Amino acid sequence: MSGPNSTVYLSLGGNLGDPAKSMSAALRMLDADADTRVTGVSSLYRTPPWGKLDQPDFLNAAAEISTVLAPRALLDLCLDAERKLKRVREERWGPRLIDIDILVFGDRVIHETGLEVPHPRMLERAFVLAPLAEIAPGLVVSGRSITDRLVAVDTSGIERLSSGRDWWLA
Ligand code: A4P
Ligand code: MG
Repeated sequence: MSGPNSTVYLSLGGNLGDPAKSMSAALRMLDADADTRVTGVSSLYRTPPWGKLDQPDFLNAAAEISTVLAPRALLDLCLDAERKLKRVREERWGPRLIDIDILVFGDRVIHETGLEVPHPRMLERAFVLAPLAEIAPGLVVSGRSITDRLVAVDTSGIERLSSGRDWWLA
């Protein structure tokens, strides 16, 4: 399938098994798809659990990709990657091997069953905004930049690891 190229931002995270390895494998799967290129990846961040508090810390990262896929097809590719990495989808906000969320898809606004873009909870989540601000500080979502959004949330306990931005390459 081909259409115009869109710049898309993804959030990746996990807190079971080896999350860095799972996220790295997921990014390499996306990059290996003929219709999708990974064009930027943030450092790894260690983040306190959000939502459900009695679970291990997460590792989180953000990625920029360029794709000719339609939003739904990209979501399917991300869900395929999660499935291949044997994500266990049990409780909402609970522990997981890998979670991939589509944050922003070009300037598209989508409200469909199973696909909401921009991601409805991204602006209140420091674990999403901190890595995203590293690779796309000036990106504007709902009228304000990611940098502006980041200063409005509680970033306590979030630690940027010294992974650099090439941690996902084999
Ligand atoms: N879906 C709808 N819109 C999207 C989108 N923009 N991107 C649908 C991806 N998926 C989207 O996803 C369930 C379904 O949402 C997908 O099959 C897709 O059809 P999900 O990730 O299980 O749940 P959710 O409804 O997306 O919930 P949400 O708000 O993303 O919460 P999660 O993923 O359950 O929260 N704390 C830290 N520090 N770091 C984390 O990474 N993650 C979670 C997981 C909780 N606490 C965390 C972290
Ligand atoms: Mg999610």
